[in-house]
Amino acid sequence: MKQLNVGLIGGGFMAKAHSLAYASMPMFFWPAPAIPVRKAIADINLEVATDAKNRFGFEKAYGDWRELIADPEIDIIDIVTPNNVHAEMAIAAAKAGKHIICEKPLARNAKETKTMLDAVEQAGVTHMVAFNYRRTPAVELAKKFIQEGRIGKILSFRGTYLQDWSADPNSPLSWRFKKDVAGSGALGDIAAHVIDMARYLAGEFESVNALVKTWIPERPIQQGGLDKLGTVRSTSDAPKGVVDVDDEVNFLINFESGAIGSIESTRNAHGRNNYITFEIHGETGSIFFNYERRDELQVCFADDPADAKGFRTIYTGPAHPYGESLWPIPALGIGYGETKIVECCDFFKAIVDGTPVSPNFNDGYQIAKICDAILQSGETNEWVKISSIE
Ligand code: NAI
Ligand code: SOE
Repeated sequence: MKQLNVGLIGGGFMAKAHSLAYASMPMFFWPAPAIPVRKAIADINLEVATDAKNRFGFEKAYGDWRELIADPEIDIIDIVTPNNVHAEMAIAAAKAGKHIICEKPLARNAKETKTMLDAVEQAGVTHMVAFNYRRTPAVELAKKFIQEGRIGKILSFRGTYLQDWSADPNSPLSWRFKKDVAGSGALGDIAAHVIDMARYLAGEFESVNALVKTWIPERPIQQGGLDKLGTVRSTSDAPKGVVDVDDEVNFLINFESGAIGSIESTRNAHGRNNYITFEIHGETGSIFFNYERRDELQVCFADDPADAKGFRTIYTGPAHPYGESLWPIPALGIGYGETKIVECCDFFKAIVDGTPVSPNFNDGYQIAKICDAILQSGETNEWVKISSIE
């Protein structure tokens, strides 16, 4: 069976998630499109790279990502570093003829993201952006129902992505709160996932009108390079630095289809952990999804008998998208890991078949334009057309 050698850049949270997917993808999807070989891992900190090599099962470790890209054994570059270095790495990888999967957001703004799109298109390599939540089977089932016309023409999309790991002002100033590294705050970090789902399920955005707030303007400076996502708190007398990104974004959407929508997102919502939801109303039915109950999809169809009408819960399993390859009984439990395994399989399939995969760098660019439009609208208090963003 064909093998593809993976070179992973970054040794933190996402290194774990992606390595797990490379190790287990063929156990779920068999025959696998190709076997992932965890060939080499790089981190700016060689100690982190070496530790990650041993922990995540790679053969080699590099302290400089350029050496990893120059390694002739590597077929695929997987970028799981903070956002400010994605572009430089992806462009170098494309020039070296490597296939690329890059974490979201692709880069810090639309202009920077476009340079990545141009590079992969010019090189003719396979490219994917890691918006993995749309690969939850229940989300794919929602897509199937929409494509089959089960809820008719979509009228509205209401989405949320709420977390609370940064609600404490003593949660440290990691790279996720710095514009020069992250590009934006809750917007690019988490709202972008729901924007991806909204485009996937309800279509292209025409314009947005946004409220953008920074609630906690300074935070204690973080020790060490890894973002511990609020699990390590500082004391209130620790030296502080400025937060120059958004803490919360709420925005209205006009879709190109004429549908309307709204999305709310913050990492400061006490009591909400990974609260990714959407409710879609169509002319002949409604669909509701909540990632915190990700085995479930709630649906209501207009032609349900009047005495039984209301939302009902479908538990995803073998009858549903990806179901035959995952677990044999509905509700055994889909986890975050499974979304990454499915993502990995679809990426490998695209490389082997030479076909495009979605979401790719063009999707990443469209989402970056939407994010830029949201920030612009937050400043001007006006509707901003996505087509006005370069
Ligand atoms: P992290 O802070 O846990 O790890 C980042 C790693 O990158 C660190 O080990 C750091 O030393 C390394 N690094 C930084 N600059 C580097 C450079 N120039 N060269 C090589 N290594 C470098 O970050 P995390 O949470 O893993 O996030 C990485 C990316 O993944 C981000 O773009 C983030 O938005 C995305 N992400 C996506 C998730 C998803 O659900 N799809 C979940 C979490 C993160
Ligand atoms: C932190 O908000 C974070 O790790 C995001 O960066 C991811 O994209 C999200 O899926 C989980 O939370």
